[in-house]
Amino acid sequence: MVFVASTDVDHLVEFKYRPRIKAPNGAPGEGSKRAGRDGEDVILPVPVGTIIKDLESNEVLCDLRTTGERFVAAEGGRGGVGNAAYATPTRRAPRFAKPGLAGEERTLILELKTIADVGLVGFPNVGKSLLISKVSRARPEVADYPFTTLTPHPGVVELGGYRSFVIADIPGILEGAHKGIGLGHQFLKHIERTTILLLVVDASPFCQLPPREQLIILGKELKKYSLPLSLKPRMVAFNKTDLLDEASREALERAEKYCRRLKMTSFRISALRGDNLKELLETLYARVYEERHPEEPFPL
Ligand SMILES: Nc1nc2c(ncn2[C@@H]2O[C@H](COP(=O)(O)OP(=O)(O)O)[C@@H](O)[C@H]2O)c(=O)[nH]1
Ligand SMILES: [Mg+2]
Repeated sequence: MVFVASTDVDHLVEFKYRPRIKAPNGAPGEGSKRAGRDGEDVILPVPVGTIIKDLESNEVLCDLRTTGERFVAAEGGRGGVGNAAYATPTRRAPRFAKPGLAGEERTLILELKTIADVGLVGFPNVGKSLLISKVSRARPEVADYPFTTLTPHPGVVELGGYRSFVIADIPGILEGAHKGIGLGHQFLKHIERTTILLLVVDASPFCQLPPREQLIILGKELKKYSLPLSLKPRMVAFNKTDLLDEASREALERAEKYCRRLKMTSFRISALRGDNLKELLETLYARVYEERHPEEPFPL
């Protein structure tokens, strides 16, 4: 039974529907001293980032971080030895043989490591990095040009009273859109590993795309990709509201109406001035809490 990290799978849902997996048996030996066929390996592809633990000891057996990495979870049993092997000149056909042994059996826990509770998604330059650096100790580079690294920058948001969650700036969306590239694969793998998406939108008059159009394009890009991704809970942060003028305020109101129609909670914030960040974080935390404890109501 071999687990292999693969970029072709994004989640572990298959294992939920197929909790018991058995490798096929080998075949018994045959006449004319022929050995039976060996049992075949079962190859189980899992997403990169899957951790495999032993159910009983809770010990981490492996952390499949790179594509193609393998973990042999259970060995097949040794085959038996036929009576021909025990033949002697005086006993040509012994009436005994050594039976094959059963293969290993074990119960494992598969976990897909998330990089963050909240993943920030937005066009370049909308203020994702500045927001992260304002609400956590992470210090991603803040730049007034579209920054193009594809590494997420997770930061811990502390709200006091042991309440905290991880937020990650995930650059990459539409960075190559002008070249018709759309979402990078790397980027998608990162947001797969977050629980909630915060769509960050530039509401300032200096942004070429009005906020509602930014949301529509982000929504389309996310939908193009996959079902699990399009089902993730979303919230919206309209950023740079310190720069609003009359026209951009109206455009923002249209975008807010669009959010209400899609039942997405939205906030007007300024990462630069710190406006409304507390309210945004508290609401995000409440949503993260719900995701972590789906069966309990959020304590008010
Ligand atoms: N006026 C104003 N500028 C902001 C605000 N948030 C970010 N910026 C500026 O927008 C630029 C891009 O910010 P950055 O965080 O690097 O954007 P990212 O590409 O989304 O990570 C920087 O020059 C920031 O200082 C804001 O709330 N108000
Ligand atoms: Mg950035």
